[in-house]
Amino acid sequence: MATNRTFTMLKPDATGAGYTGKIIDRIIDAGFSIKAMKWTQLSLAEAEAFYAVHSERPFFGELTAYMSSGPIVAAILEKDNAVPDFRDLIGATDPKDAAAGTIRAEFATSIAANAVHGSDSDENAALEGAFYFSQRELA
Ligand code: 3AN
Repeated sequence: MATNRTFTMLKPDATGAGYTGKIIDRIIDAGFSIKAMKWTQLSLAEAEAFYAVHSERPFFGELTAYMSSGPIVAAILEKDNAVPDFRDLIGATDPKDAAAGTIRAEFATSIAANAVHGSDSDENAALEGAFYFSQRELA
């Protein structure tokens, strides 16, 4: 069952620009069902914990400051082949490289403010989902 789930965040650029509803529509239209969802904001310490895997990357400070700068929407999504299909739906990390029709091509403004996060593996989808949601919410 876990292999049919992925985790996403709509990032502060997307929530701030009023794209939340449009992006959720795109996700549902692509065949994903929402198993859990919340509107919340990360503290800097929470963003550093969530992105700990990137702590050695040169953009870590920029990334964590940005991700704690405004509201985000966290969600657990379900669909066959969820992780790769969602990565296809959102497009490349840098919106300049994102294919036409992808969420990042349409809504992202830069490599940092790239509208939406999608887990890169089943294992990370489970870990990232558990960061935001209780066992009861994940059931
Ligand atoms: P993805 O989210 O597409 O898997 P990763 O895992 O390479 O991309 O990067 C994690 C996040 O870090 C990205 N979503 C993006 O917001 C941010 N990021 C990646 N590269 C850069 C960069 N060069 N400058 C600023 N932020 C970056």
